[in-house]
Amino acid sequence: MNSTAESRVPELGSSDGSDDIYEALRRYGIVKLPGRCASADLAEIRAECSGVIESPPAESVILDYGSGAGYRLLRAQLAASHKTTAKFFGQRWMRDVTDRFFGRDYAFNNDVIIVYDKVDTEHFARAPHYDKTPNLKFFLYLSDVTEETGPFTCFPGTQTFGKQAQVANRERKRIPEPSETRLLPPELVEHPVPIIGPAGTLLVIDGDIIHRGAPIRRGHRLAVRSRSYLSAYAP
Ligand SMILES: O=C(O)CCC(=O)C(=O)O
Ligand SMILES: [Fe+2]
Repeated sequence: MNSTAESRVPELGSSDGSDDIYEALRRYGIVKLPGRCASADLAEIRAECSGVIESPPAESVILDYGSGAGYRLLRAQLAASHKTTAKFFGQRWMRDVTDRFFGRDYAFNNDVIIVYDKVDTEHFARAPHYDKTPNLKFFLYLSDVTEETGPFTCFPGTQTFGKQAQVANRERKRIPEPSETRLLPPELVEHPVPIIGPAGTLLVIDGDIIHRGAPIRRGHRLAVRSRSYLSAYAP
């Protein structure tokens, strides 16, 4: 295994604040926050996000998720109609972590992506990669995620890989082709760490970490994630 990769995913509790979360994020590129979503909110968010999958609002952007489904909306577009989801991704502590992560002009939790994956769903995120543009994600499981139901998988500590590989492009604000962000050393492709957890588990993810969404072998996975990025990369 590459010297920067670790097999441990830091897990923080409800008393840990934005400073602890940021420090763990900086070191590992990922933080697991079990039970960060209160159960009443979780039920509401699940209902709101299932509603988007079943009957997508006109303003949503359809993402290519093969036989599954994925939609992107601006958080602002959810504010009136999907209040609990919009409120969840507007929390002060998330803003504080994002503030420290970017340290300058950024769009906070600008987009929200809702994805329904099932057995045999094939899409771009199945292959190991880091993201094309620097971003920070809050990724909430809305169904129970086991090794069989498509966990987010990654190599903790590898967020430095994408940052180094993209230095020249980022200086010029050139967005790489997807194939470029899949050029990885072999030891950072095999056996990534699966992040499992019950519905309500929240992950904080540096998009430069090497990751993939594992295939679903049974059942389905429903998840919602928000995305913050430097204003220079605003779509
Ligand atoms: O669906 C997943 O678990 C991975 C998605 C992904 O690649 C991302 O959020 O950048
Ligand atoms: Fe990704």
